[in-house]
Amino acid sequence: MKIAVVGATGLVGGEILKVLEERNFPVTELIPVASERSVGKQVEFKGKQFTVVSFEDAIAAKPAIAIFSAGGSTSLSLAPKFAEAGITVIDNSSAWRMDPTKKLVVPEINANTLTADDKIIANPNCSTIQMVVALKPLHDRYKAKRIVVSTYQSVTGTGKAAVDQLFAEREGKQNAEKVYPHPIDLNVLPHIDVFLDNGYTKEEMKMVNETKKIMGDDSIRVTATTVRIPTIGGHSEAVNVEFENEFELPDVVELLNNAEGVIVQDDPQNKVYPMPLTAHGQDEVFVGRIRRDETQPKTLNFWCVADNLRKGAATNAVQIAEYLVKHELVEVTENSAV
Ligand code: A2P
Ligand code: 11C
Repeated sequence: MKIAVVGATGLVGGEILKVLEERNFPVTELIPVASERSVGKQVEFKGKQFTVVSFEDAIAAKPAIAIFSAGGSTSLSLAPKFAEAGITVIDNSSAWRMDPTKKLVVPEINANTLTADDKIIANPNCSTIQMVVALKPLHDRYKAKRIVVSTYQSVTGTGKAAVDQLFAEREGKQNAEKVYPHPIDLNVLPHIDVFLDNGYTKEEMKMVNETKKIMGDDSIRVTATTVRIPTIGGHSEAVNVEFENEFELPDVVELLNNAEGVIVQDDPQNKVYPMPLTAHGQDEVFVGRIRRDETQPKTLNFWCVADNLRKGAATNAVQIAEYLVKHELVEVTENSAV
């Protein structure tokens, strides 16, 4: 099928191209889209060069699916234009996530709610995705009541310019473009996205609100502190979850071992636990440091890491596209594959 990638020159866009290729998604024609300044540039897909086109040309080419990763304001203005042309949009930005008319989808959890009428489908925030993938099997068995999460997030979550800032600082360049309000190398910023009136950041409130929507359970209480650290491989999270029901640790490990999209790495005696360096480039959510919170009953601590550009963004979006194809929720054309 024809597939457009809007934001194809960006960090997540590049990862989407890689994931489509690796998973052998049935692409007959790739339509890369970026801002006006990139029209005419080339991007590589399956060893071939494809020319970046404007969004108008992309709509005219009528792809079945457009995967967007070009920021919230671009999605707000362009996604409806694609949808009105009958193109199913899978959107990585925060633009549509909390819109009650739009589905917020993590395939392992709620892809079964999708129908052919869903023309704009929201991909959750990366830090939310990895937490809910690990939590869902535990929630189904023990029912999560309250979650306290602290994140350690990669600079890749901010985009290319942030990765450049980190390396420019590391190389001692004085005139590096500043994406963050403070140095990021050798530093930790308890600040992701903008501060809101309640003292939390928008990133923190995404974790609160998106978790409830994806799990389909408004009663789950979530409180988050989201933090940027100078790493590039993925986001890490320390999760403390209080359940309604009692659990046994071996059962928790077994549930996680059997959960789709989860890999348990939990052998602290042998220094085995998830890290961004080892999660980098992988599609799964890695879970370790699984232990009881000894300060109160029915409460668990764990640590999870995932590549925020993969499961946190590109992989999740491509998995949604795969679900749409598999369940014939988009029109598949018969052209030969790229
Ligand atoms: P461009 O490279 O032309 O700026 P990142 O988050 O890594 O910075 O990437 C953002 C992506 O979104 C880039 O591919 C960027 O294209 C794209 N983008 C930004 N603004 C628009 C727009 N108005 N229309 C289409 N793509 C856009
Ligand atoms: C970060 N989570 O790491 C952000 C990036 O809502 O999709 C993704 C923002 C979003 O900075």
